[in-house]
Amino acid sequence: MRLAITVKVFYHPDQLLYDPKNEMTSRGARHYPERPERVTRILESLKSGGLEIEKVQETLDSSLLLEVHSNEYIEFLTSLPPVVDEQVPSIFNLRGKSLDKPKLEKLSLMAKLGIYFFDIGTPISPHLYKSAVAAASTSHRLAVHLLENDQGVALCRPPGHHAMRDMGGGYCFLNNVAVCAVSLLKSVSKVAILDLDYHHGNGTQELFYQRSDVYYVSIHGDPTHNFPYYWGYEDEQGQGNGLGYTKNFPLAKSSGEQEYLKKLNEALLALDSYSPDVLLISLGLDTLGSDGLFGLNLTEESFNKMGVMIKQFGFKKLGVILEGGYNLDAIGSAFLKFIQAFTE
Ligand code: Q9C
Ligand code: ZN
Repeated sequence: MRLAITVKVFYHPDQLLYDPKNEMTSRGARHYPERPERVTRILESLKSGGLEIEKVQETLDSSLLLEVHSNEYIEFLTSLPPVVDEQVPSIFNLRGKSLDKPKLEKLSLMAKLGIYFFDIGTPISPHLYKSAVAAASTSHRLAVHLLENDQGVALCRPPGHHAMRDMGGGYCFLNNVAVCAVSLLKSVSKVAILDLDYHHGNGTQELFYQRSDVYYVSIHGDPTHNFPYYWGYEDEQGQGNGLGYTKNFPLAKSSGEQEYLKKLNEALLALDSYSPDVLLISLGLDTLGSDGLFGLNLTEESFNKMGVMIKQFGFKKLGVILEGGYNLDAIGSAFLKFIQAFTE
């Protein structure tokens, strides 16, 4: 008899507390799409697929957050009152970070928002920090799990791949996949990150841009016409010790499954020759044609094909971390189909 290969799924209940009403866009406000239901819908689907779910109890050590983010950014997030009016910046600090500490400390909340965010689409709102830390704790829990197990899933939300060392943006505050990688690197020597969200993970790229112990590879909508616009081009390949350890595959918006799988195969060949101890996948479901907000022409079935292709490469260990994906009626099924490729 063949034993079923199971995949454990982690999430922290506090991730559901942050629940802003509006996203400010260039054309005005709309309903905030990065909803708590994203996690509950995927959970229901994975549960119905027979996967084992574990509620994360513990909170990660703040020292781990400080390996990923700057002191002053974490201090800013910690200083937010748990219940605060929902708001976004109206001006950005293009003067640079040259304000001295006494001036910085006296700044109003509005002024600080323009220092610690790079877009107007990522609101502060009640329980933001609690939820962001819960998501980072889920991702850290996955790292601990992967030391003893071959595969696992962290259903993190708010997402993380746009979060930079000292700025939030793109619905992200703390970089969950980076927390997982940094935590793993205390025990292993090479981690690779494959970012499959519709958007380029500018935060993750920045955090590891000068390092060779984390190989960052991303397939995403061409930044010429897509958020985050200023990052994600093919000529971004790392710097210093990290030169050659960042690889970007921008795709035209009209791309469908065939183009996508072709790039995925190229990406996997590159990752395979790096031979990582662990492969982490930043999985966004916003490449679905049905996403509603973003999307390439991928179907829920495409996610199974992606999973099968990844599995065939036989990486030693695999962790999957949730990033974007906004169609509540499609993300559960697409996520499950992806994971089923690893359980069959
Ligand atoms: N009018 C993730 O999927 N806003 N973030 C775009 C377009 C930012 C998406 C506004 C989209 C960020 C994790
Ligand atoms: Zn995205």
